[in-house]
Amino acid sequence: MTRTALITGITGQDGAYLAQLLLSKGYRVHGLARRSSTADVNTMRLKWLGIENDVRIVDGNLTDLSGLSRTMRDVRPDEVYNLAAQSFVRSSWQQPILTGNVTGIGVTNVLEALRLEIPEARFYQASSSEMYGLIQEPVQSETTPFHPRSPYAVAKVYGHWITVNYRESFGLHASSGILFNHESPLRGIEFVTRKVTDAVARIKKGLARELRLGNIDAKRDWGHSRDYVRAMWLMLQQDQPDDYVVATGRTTTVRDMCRIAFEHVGLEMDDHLVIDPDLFRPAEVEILRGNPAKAKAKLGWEATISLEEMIREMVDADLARHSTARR
Ligand code: NAP
Ligand code: F7E
Repeated sequence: MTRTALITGITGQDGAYLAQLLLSKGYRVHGLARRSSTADVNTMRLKWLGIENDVRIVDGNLTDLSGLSRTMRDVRPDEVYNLAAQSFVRSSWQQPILTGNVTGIGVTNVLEALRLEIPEARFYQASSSEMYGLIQEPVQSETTPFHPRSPYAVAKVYGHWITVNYRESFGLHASSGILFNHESPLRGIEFVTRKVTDAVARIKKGLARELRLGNIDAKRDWGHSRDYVRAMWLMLQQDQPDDYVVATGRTTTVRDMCRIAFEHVGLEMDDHLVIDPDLFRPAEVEILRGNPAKAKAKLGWEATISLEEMIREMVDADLARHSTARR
């Protein structure tokens, strides 16, 4: 029997890769997207993957419970993946209330719509390693306490616990993936990996001279979105819902990630990198490193793409973009 999935945030990085994965498994895929005056730009990632005509887009917003309920009733998905969020940490200090409403309360809206309309459906919540913030253990697992460091991370902690609460209160098949940073050529340009690979490509093409960054001593556990959406799907195939850390187990500084990108095109990082104090955050997450042992043991999941392979793929994609872009 053909299964049906609903993905909120289908126009984002993970939404696009997850839609591609589910289509390859024979799912009927519906995606919730915010109405926009630039609908063509909105589906850019789905177009990049060549799947824009294979998914059905439904207008909707995480802040609109009545619309979400109607969507659940109309689509009747077997699986709901809640990926929509105001996901940029830095913006969350600029828009803390919007971030709380979408990234936090928005999760309750989706859970309520699901509980009232299709309580038998399975639910995935996109939790985040940002919840660990000021880390309480050197390697973070499912049992490590949270200490969020931004309005975004605070909202994600709420979303995480309301998911656990709906599982415990109503018996929903609701799982939460605590995903560490994951990137790809489809990553938004405001995030540090893509900012770096885009700048390296422009510098290589003679379109720019410098790259301005903030705290390059910050360390992250970076994986590839293509690998990480597979973990989301695996969580919803388990008999029992649960929470899982999804990570590589390796941590790298922004500085070293950046060096990988410059070296790939034969440029010296120090000739182009400028530190800009305006890009430092009010409160920083200095270091993250995840322990994916539970995901490996229970889901049979492992990261397959290294940081080096991923950064090279991203630089190559940005070089190609700048070769075809109008100057
Ligand atoms: P992303 O590229 O920023 O995508 C976010 C998606 O949410 C976009 O489709 C966006 O739509 C949508 N959205 C934003 N506000 C909305 C609203 N009010 N109503 C409906 N849709 C809304 O994020 P991502 O990297 O794919 O991440 C997917 C999810 O995983 C997010 O929840 C993120 O917080 C979480 N996460 C990400 C990472 C990571 O490293 N990537 C790690 C842990 C957790 P528009 O296209 O219209 O903006
Ligand atoms: O920053 C430092 C910055 O914005 C990474 C989101 O997907 O992953 C992401 O959140 C690090 C930080 O990602 C610049 O200070 C230095 O320490 O790429 P980022 P993030 O904040 O870790 C988590 C898991 C999520 O859940 C989020 O949704 O890089 N950094 N200089 C910089 N960061 C940016 N963006 N720009 C800079 O110029």
